[in-house]
Amino acid sequence: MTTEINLIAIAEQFTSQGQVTGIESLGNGNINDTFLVTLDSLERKHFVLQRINTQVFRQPALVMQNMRILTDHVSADRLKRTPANRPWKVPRVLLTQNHQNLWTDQNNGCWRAISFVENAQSFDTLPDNSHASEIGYALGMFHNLISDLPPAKLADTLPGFHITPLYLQHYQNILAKANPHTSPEVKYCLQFVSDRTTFADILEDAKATGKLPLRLIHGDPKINNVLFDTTTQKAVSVIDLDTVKPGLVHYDIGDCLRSGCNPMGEEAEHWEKVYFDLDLCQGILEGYLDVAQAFLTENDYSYIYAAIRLITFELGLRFFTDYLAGDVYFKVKYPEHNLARALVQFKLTESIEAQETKIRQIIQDLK
Ligand code: GN1
Ligand code: MG
Repeated sequence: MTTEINLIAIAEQFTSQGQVTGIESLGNGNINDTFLVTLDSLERKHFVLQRINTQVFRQPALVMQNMRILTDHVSADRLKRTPANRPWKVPRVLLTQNHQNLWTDQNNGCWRAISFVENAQSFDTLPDNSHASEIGYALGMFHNLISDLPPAKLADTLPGFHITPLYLQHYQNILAKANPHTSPEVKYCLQFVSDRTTFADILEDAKATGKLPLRLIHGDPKINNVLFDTTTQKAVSVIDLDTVKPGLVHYDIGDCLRSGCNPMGEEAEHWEKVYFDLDLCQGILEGYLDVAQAFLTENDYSYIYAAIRLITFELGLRFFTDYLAGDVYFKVKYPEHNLARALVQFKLTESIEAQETKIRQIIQDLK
């Protein structure tokens, strides 16, 4: 664990004016370590300091390069052209005193700093339907802002990310070596995955056969990556730009809905009670399609249901695999944490499957 003293010294690498007056943990990301730094400067009161998990992001320089290309593309000038009542913020990369976008500590920890959006908050579960449509609006706005940046300009910082058949293959490899304690929960997960193996290819097949085009995507638009203005409660920013890369917008739509329509949250204590909420689904899709209708094709619509189901299943599979592998990818707070997370996503998948007709109807009616 990094000591407070170290953190201050690290934060100071990124400060050109002002003294660091405080550092606290920020958010509950599963991969990187994130801190909020407070300064005594009038110009910049806070910034976000992050240690990049280089076990996951093997080429952090590429992650930073992507972030720079993306945020330069969405210039301040362009943001001024968004409607006056709809301000939009883009987190910016802050440089070290030596003008670098990364700083490596003596333990090889890889650090970066990002501007902090003031007067904003995020939610782990959605308080109501108006927030749901704002989440959808935010994802649509994000897709719109990057839609004229050619996908090939950004590097693939995480090969295999959201390629479900590869996660399945990895699961099978891990399972062949693992000797899991076969509790009823583990048995449920094993059966759950084995019943859905043929479904894993659906989006990759659509991509390979040209039914769905490669576009730039966020990669991780779970709802707590959307910031709301604390006063207006309107969405003002989408953060966490590590996984922006070429992909299918369906990964994003699926991820946004799986996280937004789960009122019990990803870390729900009672996984048996987890369900997919149709009103929130309607709200998010309304908000999204309001903005995205302009660039979606008939084929895009026809894969939305499959995407919601697949990305939820995929995250469950990723958590379960990590549980079997001994927690090597996601940070855990207790030994069965990844198993508990997997159960939540599988239960949510079940609820999505049980409501397929209704979900398809919502999509159809919004077209
Ligand atoms: C991870 O670290 P965080 O919380 O931003 C993961 C996402 C998952 C998410 C589930 C690079 O994101 O894919 O959907 O956990 N990010 C990576 O909470 O694997
Ligand atoms: Mg993330």
